[in-house]
Order: sequence, then C-alpha cells, then structure tokens
Amino acid sequence: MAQVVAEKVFSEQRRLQLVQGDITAEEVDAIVNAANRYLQHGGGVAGAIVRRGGSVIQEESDRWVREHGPVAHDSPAYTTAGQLPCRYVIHAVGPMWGEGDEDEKLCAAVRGSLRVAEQLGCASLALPAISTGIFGFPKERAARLILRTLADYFDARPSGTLKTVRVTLLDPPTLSAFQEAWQELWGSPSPEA
Ligand code: AR6
Repeated sequence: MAQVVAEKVFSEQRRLQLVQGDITAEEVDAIVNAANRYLQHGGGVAGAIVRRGGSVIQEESDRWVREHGPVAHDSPAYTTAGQLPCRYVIHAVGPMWGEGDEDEKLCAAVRGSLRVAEQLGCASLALPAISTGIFGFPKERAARLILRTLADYFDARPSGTLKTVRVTLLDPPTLSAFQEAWQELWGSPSPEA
C-alpha cells in the first residue's frame, strides 16, 4: 500500500510527493521506468514493470528501438502499460555511475520524462529513483538532483498538464536518502508541513 511520506505544494496546487511503495501499483496517468538504452527490461524496476504489466511492454519497447534506435538520456521512449493501473510507461535512461557527466545525464532523464508526460497530456506521474539500483548512482546524490530538478520544473512551468508528481520508492535505504535530501531542501518531510 503506497504511503505519502512528504508533500510540497507549488503554485496552482501542483504537488510533489515522496511516496513509499511499489511503482507498478501506482494509479497515475504514467509511471517512469529506469531503463537501459536498448530497452531490454531485465532486472530492477524494469523487470518488475514487465512482469506485472505483461509482455506487450517489452514488445512495444523493442519496436521503439527498431524504429528510433537506442534511447538517449534526454529523450525517453514511451509505451502503453499492459495490465498496470497506469496508462503509459515512460522509459527513461539514467547514467551508469562511472561513465562520466552522470549528474547532467540524470537531470536530463528526469526533465525528459516530465516533457514526455506533458506531451502525452498526463496530469499525474510517478518516478522511481532512476540509476540508483543496478546503475550504481549514489542514492543521496541522486535524491538531491532528482528533487531539485522536479522543483525547478514546477517553479518554471506553472501552465503544464502535470498536477501531481510522485517519487515512488520501494526500499528503505532509498527512501531515507530522499527524506534526507527533502529535509535539506525544504525542512520537515512531514506531509502536514
Ligand atoms: N517500485 C519502486 N522502486 C523500485 C521497484 C519498484 N517496484 N523495484 C526497484 N526499485 P534499478 P537503474 C528501485 O536497478 O539503477 C534494469 O535492468 C530500486 O530499489 O531498477 O536505473 C534496467 O533494464 C532503485 O532504487 O534501475 C537497466 O538495465 C531504483 O528502483 C538497469 O536496471 C532504480 O533501480 C537500470 O538501472
């Protein structure tokens, strides 16, 4: 069961939420997958998305790569969502830790996901902690970059379609890293704050 552990309200009642839960269960317009550039959804959150959503997600991903080539950090792909409760899966490619320019590539993946969600007309979006699992990006550093990028987006785009963006985190170490980053940026992580 997903639980909102922190919330910040921006202008026009747009909300950024920190959520503990499984992103494959999120009832939002779109979820973001932490993908690789060939959209071969093996392990991590990608594997969970295909297991729960069904093979149509991998099939559409394969077609995307055949038609568009490997996916760049700043230009996520998207597919339908099969059996998942959301409508779309946006496949964002974060950096592998150690490959160079990791911070910029992670921010580009987040900004690209927001842009694609807007293009699809989404009002709600859930993202995982891109790159912080198999790709090895340090969790605290990723948390600061992801939250800041989302806040910058809400500050800069008061007229977009997105009303709610959730950062949905499954495991306790990742959740604590994001709670710490949240505290650094905005103080108390309590939803009542
Ligand atoms: N809900 C929310 N978060 C999750 C879930 C879930 N169901 N499952 C895992 N996480 P990762 P990456 C968290 O490894 O580092 C795949 O093989 C996990 O705890 O999924 O970007 C792709 O195909 C971690 O905090 O993505 C790529 O080859 C976060 O999701 C590669 O892994 C991201 O971990 C991408 O690696």
